[in-house]
Amino acid sequence: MTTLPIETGQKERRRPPSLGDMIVRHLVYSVGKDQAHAVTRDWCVALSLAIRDRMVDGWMTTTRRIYKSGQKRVYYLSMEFMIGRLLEDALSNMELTEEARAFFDERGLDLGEVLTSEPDPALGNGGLGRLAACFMDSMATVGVAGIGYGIRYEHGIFRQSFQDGWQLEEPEDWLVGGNAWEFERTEVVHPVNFGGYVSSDANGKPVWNPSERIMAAAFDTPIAGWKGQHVNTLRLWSARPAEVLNLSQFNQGDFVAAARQQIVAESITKVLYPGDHTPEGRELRLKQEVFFTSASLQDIVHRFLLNHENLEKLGDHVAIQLNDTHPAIAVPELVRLLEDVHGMDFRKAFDVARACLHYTNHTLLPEALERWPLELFERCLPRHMQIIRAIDDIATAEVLAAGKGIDPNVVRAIDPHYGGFVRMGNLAFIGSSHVNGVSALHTELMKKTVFKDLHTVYPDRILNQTNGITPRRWLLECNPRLSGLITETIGDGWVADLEQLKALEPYAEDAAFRERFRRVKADNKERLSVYVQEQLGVKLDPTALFDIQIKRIHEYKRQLLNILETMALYNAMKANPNGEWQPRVKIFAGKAAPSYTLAKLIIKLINDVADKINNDSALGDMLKVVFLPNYNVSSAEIIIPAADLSEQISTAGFEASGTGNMKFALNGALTIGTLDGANVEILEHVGEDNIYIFGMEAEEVAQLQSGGYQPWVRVGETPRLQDVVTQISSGFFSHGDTERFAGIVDNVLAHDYFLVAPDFDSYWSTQRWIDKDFRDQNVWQRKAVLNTANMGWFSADRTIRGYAKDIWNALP
Ligand code: 26Q
Repeated sequence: MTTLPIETGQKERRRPPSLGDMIVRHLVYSVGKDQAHAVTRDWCVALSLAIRDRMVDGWMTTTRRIYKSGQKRVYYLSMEFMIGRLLEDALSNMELTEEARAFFDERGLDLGEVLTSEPDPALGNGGLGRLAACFMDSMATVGVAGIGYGIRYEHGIFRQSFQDGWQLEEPEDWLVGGNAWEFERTEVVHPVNFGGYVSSDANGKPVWNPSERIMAAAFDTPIAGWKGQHVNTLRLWSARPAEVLNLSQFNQGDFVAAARQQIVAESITKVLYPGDHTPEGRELRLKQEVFFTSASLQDIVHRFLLNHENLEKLGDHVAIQLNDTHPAIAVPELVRLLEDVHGMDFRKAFDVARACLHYTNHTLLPEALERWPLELFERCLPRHMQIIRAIDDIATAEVLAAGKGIDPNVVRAIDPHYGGFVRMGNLAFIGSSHVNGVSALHTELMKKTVFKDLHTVYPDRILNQTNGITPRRWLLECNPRLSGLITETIGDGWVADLEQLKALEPYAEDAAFRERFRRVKADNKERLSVYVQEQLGVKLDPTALFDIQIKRIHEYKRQLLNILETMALYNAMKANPNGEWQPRVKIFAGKAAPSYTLAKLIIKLINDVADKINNDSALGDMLKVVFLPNYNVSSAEIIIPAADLSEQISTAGFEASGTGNMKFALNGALTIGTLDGANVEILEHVGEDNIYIFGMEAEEVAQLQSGGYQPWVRVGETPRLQDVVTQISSGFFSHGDTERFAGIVDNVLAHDYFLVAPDFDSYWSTQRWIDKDFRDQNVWQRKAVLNTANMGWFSADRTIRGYAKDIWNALP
């Protein structure tokens, strides 16, 4: 932790130092550089430390206020926090941006460069992790007493690059060079145990004798809300060995054995698991889940006991939100802490745990629902296994008491089939007082599909909380031009009350305003074009329609549909070079899980198609395709403000919500999308004239997927698609290599589980309709303004108030 050098003069001590003074002092005394020798990154660290100092006062007052008022505490447990760079966010929320800019201007330095020299902590895979980060910002803004708990991964998600168009994964190193934001809490350390066996004491009470112990060490990052009034904490756990060094082994010369413990322990928080659909490295992943969940629960219980006699009323004062099933071990672990450590009887312990816990589901994909083999669970967590069995007995009794004719075996957490599994979704559901989906459609589908039986038994448990995004990062900071125009037009109240954007609606009819709105977009497209040129050496025409799909690469998200349509468009342009084509730039970005072969092949296909099209000089600037490497929060902040068109084209019923869709529409992009996830609600808010909806609906999808669909027949009936598939097979996009994309061709013709072929024609014609609308910028900008004006409801502040009211009972 950093302290400022103490000034001796009395006067000096009373006057609070200016931000500039604080930056310079940190540069000298914390970074150890003088101004003449400081490099950009040194300035970044000095500025971060100065801002962090400013946050600390608010942090302590917030903590004292919450402590005094007894305000209900909310704990958000998440395996992922995709926080992105923190400095710009902190400056902006603390309203210190202009002061910092002036300081650097005076020295001939550029604040923007200082900000981008901060590494981007990418401690997540995608939407779920970014949602957790948006929630941290909104909890602090709304005034919820929230603590985020997660893992301080040494390496976040891999850095993506391309080699000959193929994805390469390299380790990412965000902690090299230190992390200016965090405070290591050396006094906060909790043991987490694994393995061993369970015996019983003299009274017949179970006693767990674990065989392995790993320590969880706390690192705190302050999170200031808008205007810095309320400052919450993100506490991330780092693994440490229980014994620092085996000195006797070391002294006997066995250095490797002596260090072994440390390596094994630290491996727990080494890397984020990049797979967001395939289960890999199973045992380590399970241990990560247990590690951070147990440490967080011990911390919560410890804090509660600082000012309560016992734990009986825990549920009145504490709400714990489980971000998907990754922390679902919280159910038996909290019961274990209450029963084994704090002497509560089992039934009471379960009731107290259930009163505290709430579970958010983020996926209906069967392969993404966590299931752990009983053998593994039993070996790592023998005591938890006993508790889960006892919880299952409660569930069985409740199923029977409900009298709805449901078989208890489909509800219980333990699935005895195929050698036995623990179904984490069932466990989380049984052990929670609320279970929520993340969009209206997703929540309805939860009730009808994965949780149908549980919903029948517990009909009041499932509720919806449609996702949202923080307008601070996703409009105010990433799009200064647009936020400037908005503030000039309607004032700055929208930053903390996004529904005020509605006041922009009349301006959609104002030609002068539309022109200013268009110029903002044009400037942002210039900025993105510069970035693309730097990254890929491809020159873009900023007046072309920027059509953007950025998200994890997954079959259900259908990047394949997009690139197949791009190829068909290319063919059509080639066939009619003098046609009145709307120039387009197709922009892709996103990472594929390293073990997801087909997703990686789709990346290669997009890169090969880009190569072919971008080098076809006959086409000029009519069509360009780019795949930007290493998509992350920082690149999203450049890409999203520059979009004309946002691609949200998942197979209906598969995208739980989406949040990228909200970021684009808020920044004035129009959406081409299916009736999936939150697209449905975006349609309701922006109106059907201002969004391009195409394709099958979730019910039709389910019906087609349930049998009888013959993709090869469908492709044959879709000539543009048939041509493209034939071209791919013939090596047209792969320098004559007819084998390279066989996996994709086979997928489209023989399987097509995500129904690219049936949606192709409707996607194509919607795109042509978009071409036409874009040509009339009066029409287009009107729709664009109406998107921004009507997206206020999608603020994460609204979402957080919803959770606080309906789930946590913690409205500030
Ligand atoms: C599970 C087991 C083993 C290894 C990895 C995982 C794993 C990791 C990450 C499973 C799922 C995830 C991430 C899921 C995710 O990001 N879901 C997205 O959540 C968003 C926020 O609610 C939604 O908007 C998206 O629709 C949803 O796909």
